[in-house]
Amino acid sequence: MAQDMTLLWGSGSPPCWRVMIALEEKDLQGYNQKLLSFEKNEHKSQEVLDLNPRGQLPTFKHGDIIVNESYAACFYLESQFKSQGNKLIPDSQTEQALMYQRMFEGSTFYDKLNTVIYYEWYVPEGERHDSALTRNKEALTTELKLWEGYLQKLGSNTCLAGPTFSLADVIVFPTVATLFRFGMSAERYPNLGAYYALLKERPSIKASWPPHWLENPKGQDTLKDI
Ligand SMILES: N[C@@H](CCC(=O)N[C@@H](CS)C(=O)NCC(=O)O)C(=O)O
Repeated sequence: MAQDMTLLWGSGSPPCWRVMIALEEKDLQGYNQKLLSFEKNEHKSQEVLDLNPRGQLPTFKHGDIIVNESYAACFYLESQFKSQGNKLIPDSQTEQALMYQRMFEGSTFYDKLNTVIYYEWYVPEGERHDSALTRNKEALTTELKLWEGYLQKLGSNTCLAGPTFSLADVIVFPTVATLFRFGMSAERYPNLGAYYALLKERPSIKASWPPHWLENPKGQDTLKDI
């Protein structure tokens, strides 16, 4: 089944990782895949642009159907392979509502992270200001406190929408893993630390772990003081 699927992806990209986790969870191993390099600008290659005019990764194709946005691809996979692999949308009304809520808050969370760790990538040299980066860091800290509180409220050993792994985790876990990769302290954020420790051992997540993180397990310390 998965042989008619193709994923063009980049290592360490949270949106790409989301789709890879969803594919694993739905037992869709064996899809065609191509690891592209952002450094070499391969996400702007004709091969990508033909499928994704934004020139972004992930770029995902199933048969003749193209679904590039990571949220869309995750919803699509869950909907098309509902009874295959793990169910990613809980039936419980409360958990389902929380899953949707956290998934979409996950987009804000990811954006706030990017404004700090990729500040220099996004902002041209002449337009950078220490005060702007400080403000971005403060916004990220405020955001982190929210997620600490969400997890604290759910209790220990929990996923983001309750006891079962759901699309909320598929979407948000790669952001959390990136925070730790960039040096965030698990002592300062113990609930996020426990969540990370719990899910990093999950088979779908281990199987899709960014290869360059495996090659070089030591990350950066950009977020050590956050
Ligand atoms: N909204 C898209 C975002 C995809 C995205 O921003 N991908 C990044 C890599 S993490 C990318 O390709 N950036 C290159 C660019 O935008 O030119 C999704 O969720 O799939």
